[in-house]
Amino acid sequence: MVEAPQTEEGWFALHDFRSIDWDAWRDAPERERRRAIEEGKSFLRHREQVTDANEGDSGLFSVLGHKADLLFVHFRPSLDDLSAIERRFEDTALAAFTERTTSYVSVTEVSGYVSDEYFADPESVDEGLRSYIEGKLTPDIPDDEYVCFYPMSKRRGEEYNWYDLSFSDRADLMADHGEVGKEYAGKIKQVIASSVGLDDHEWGVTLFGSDPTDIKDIVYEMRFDPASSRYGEFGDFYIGRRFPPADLGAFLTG
Ligand code: 76R
Repeated sequence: MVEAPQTEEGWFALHDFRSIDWDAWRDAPERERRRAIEEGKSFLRHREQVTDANEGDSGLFSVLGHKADLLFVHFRPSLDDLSAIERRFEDTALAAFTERTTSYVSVTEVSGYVSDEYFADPESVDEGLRSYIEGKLTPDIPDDEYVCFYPMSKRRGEEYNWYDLSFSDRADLMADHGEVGKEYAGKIKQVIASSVGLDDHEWGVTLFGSDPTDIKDIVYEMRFDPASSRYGEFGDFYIGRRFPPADLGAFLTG
């Protein structure tokens, strides 16, 4: 029987993309707009505060280009938590001025490629590796200004089919991929979350960095690495800038 690599799952992720209905916003009475800003800020402040409780993390980003205006990123222990957040947002006066352009649901994952020993016996690996793995499963949203999100899958073509490769071939390819990634240590933080059975592609990739050129460079460099050049298939790309909830009014009123 073919065996899929072992995986361990952590927090679930919701990437919630919204566009602002600018016409409705401009036409709305001043007090409606003020209420939307206040309720939007309060929603975001409460979502961001969970970080202290170690129950997840949330962040707000403004999205460049036509695909969306805002991106809410939420990491939470369960899908129920994410569902509650979606409903809570709909209760705010801000929601009436937004439309959802797209969204993405996934779950953070560490797979057997990261460490065989960990899956054989999590206690057997050293503290450093264990906390590295835990960090991947319960990610923080870093303070870096820029975020990039895109969904991707591994190719299942006639010539190149990722899922037909042996574990050791896949592990070698992922090790080389990891080597490319390590060159960006300190510049890029990535959250790789599986969306198999949850959304349209196989993973959601979220990259954080303080220089947008580093984001462009890592994606570009990986395009030449076989794990991506032969086996990567990509969805739409989004680029955004972090901003604190307190700046929501400034963002909306320009
Ligand atoms: O976790 C580890 O360090 C082990 C090596 C590693 C694995 C197993 C690793 C390292 N990744 C792994 C798994 Mn990754 N990663 C991506 C993308 O745009 C593209 O071409 C690809 C999008 C980026 C930018 C990135 C960054 N990685 C995966 C998987 C799951 C594969 C599977 O299970 O079949 C995907 C889809 C994926 C995609 N990766 C790294 C990085 C970086 C920066 C690293 C270096 C390690 C680190 O800094 O944590």
